[in-house]
Amino acid sequence: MPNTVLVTREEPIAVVQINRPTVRNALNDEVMTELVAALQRLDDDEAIRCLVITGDEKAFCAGADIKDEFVKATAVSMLAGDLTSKWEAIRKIHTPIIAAVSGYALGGGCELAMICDVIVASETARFGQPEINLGIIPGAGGTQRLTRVAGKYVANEIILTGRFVKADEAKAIGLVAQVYPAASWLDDAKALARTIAEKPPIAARLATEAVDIAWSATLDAGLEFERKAFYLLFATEDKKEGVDAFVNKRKATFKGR
Ligand code: DAK
Repeated sequence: MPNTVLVTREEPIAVVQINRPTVRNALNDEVMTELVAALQRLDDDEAIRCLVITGDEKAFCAGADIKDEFVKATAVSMLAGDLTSKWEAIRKIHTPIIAAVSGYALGGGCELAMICDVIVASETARFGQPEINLGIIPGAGGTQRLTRVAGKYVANEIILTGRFVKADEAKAIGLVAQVYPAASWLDDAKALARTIAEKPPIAARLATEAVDIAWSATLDAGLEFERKAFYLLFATEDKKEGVDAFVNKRKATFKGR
């Protein structure tokens, strides 16, 4: 494998780093293949309870590789290539994923961040959907997810101008949960991951699934899912542990059972 994705295990968390710094971590087929393989491996690993996807200081990811892939791509080759299956595979990861963004998160990079469960950013972060400058539009969910986050009028302005959104504005529009200092952004993101990793994994999984359903279903369907998931959690050992720890004034230890 070409090592375009690096994995660092720091149990109970793991950091998955896109590693093509010379092209601002642009996505090509190798990156997507390695990214999906790494995430699926970690998702199957009970010792890992929260994942961090990141790039480097300059770029989280500058989107699809324009020079490698877009120059030769045709409508027919892309249709036949089934590009979306790898993106769908990332969407199906159960372990909570934090996107830790420093520098550019553009095009498919911004879309990759938006597939994650939480986005946090260094104050240096710049988000954008600049596809319009290439004569195309976002193709991995940008028009849909950014609109659900920011609303029609803000999403259109960002997508039609292709401008870069700074970290503070990204926080103001609800794209980013926390903005961290440039000196500590990755450590801060990992600390958040460790906090999430201490929580009961089955509850965490069902919480993120329920939140995702709020994007795609009616309120009634979402409430129905939430209610059933809530009842299901009463069958877990972790619910007994959490309630017992509260009653006995001690710290809970969750096992994912
Ligand atoms: N692809 C290829 N190379 C890239 C790149 C990219 N996206 N971004 C940067 N690079 C390369 C540059 O060409 C340059 O290479 P050399 O000249 O050194 O050989 C090197 O990285 C450093 O870039 P710069 O010299 O430009 O560095 P700066 O720091 O000045 O600027 C920048 C960084 C990220 C602002 C700038 O490079 C830039 O604007 N890059 C393009 C960003 C962009 O337009 N992204 C959107 C691409 S379209 C889908 C899945 C995915 C997608 C669509 C559909 N399906 C599942 C259907 C995604 C589409 C996209 O992302």
